[in-house]
Amino acid sequence: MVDAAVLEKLEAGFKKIEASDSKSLLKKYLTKEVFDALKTKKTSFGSTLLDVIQSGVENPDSGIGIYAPDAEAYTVFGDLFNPIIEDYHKGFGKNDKHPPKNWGDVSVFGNLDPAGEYVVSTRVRCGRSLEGYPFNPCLTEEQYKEMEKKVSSTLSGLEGELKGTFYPLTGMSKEVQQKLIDDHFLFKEGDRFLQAANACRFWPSGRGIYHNENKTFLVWCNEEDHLRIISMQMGGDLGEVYRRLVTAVNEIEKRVPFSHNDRLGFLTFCPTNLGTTVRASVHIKVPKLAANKAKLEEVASKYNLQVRGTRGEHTEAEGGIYDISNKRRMGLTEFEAVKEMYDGIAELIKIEKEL
Ligand code: ADP
Ligand code: CIR
Repeated sequence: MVDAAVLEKLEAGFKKIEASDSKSLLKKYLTKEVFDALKTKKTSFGSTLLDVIQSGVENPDSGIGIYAPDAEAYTVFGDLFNPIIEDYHKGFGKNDKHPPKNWGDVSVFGNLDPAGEYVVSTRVRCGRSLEGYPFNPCLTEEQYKEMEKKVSSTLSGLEGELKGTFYPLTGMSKEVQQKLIDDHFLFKEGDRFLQAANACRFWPSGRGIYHNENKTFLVWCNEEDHLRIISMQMGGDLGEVYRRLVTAVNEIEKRVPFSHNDRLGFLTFCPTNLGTTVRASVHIKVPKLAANKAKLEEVASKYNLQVRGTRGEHTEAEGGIYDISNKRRMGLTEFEAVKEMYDGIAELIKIEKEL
């Protein structure tokens, strides 16, 4: 049974959302009917609807507003997750099944901007959750430390271009940390959306970053997801970035088992990342198109692309540089998710040239 204090917070949270002018998918889909059907439910980890919605309740400017405290939450609170998943991933219905993993022909992608006029840098990342562990809000400090050990010892076996070093956040100087953040290599600290979701407990315990010497291959440990596997470099050579990521993920998957669900694909903390978990992005300058931000958003959305600021989600563009990536990650293969970005960015560059 959900205890009285939680129920009280839930009722207050629901009233707050109802009264707000939030544009979040949480507000759109948490109807009174759905709220009443879910407010007394619990997963076997003891997670409640409050754990799911509290980030969106505290942050009315959320785009989405919900997280899954544990894998079971996706089914127990399916009446809320399913319509939000369908909306975000453009039509992945509650009876749809995510396709099996398929990285496709890795030789297909080339350089999006060989002359180097528009694309500043290219990055492809995916998320993974270690099998046998719940997500952030349910982890103990011991588990965080145990996972960090597992991740760093697994990665220490990588060779060639992927060979690198694991740097725990614990003990890292503020200067080094800030430089890594400013250079777009490391996750930021104090994300209010994650904090309100109870995802930052025991920080910086168990958090860290692995990277190779030239920082083209990186792995984040225990930020939003257990693992974020990242390939990035300056310029527009998506082919090279993609091939490096695919090699790395295949190598890591040989060594550790990850949480996967038949219907939802790879499991992540945020429903926007389910399925392939792939976000392929460019940092791009398209000054003519971006002269009208609404127009840029409109064109991007036509190609299923999402526009973010220079320092990532919930930030502004600096120096005219936008982060543009595939929006959908579910209901299509890894290859198709990246192709959506590749084709869309090629179109955007074409439009910019014609303006
Ligand atoms: P994610 O969802 O991939 O974790 P965020 O939006 O939080 O992303 O961004 C994480 C970091 O990655 C930020 O510092 C962001 O600027 C950086 N980043 C994203 N795409 C690129 C890119 N194409 N080139 C350089 N840095 C990038
Ligand atoms: C929001 O709703 O705006 C935040 N909770 C972030 C949602 C998607 N972003 C993400 O990092 N997965």
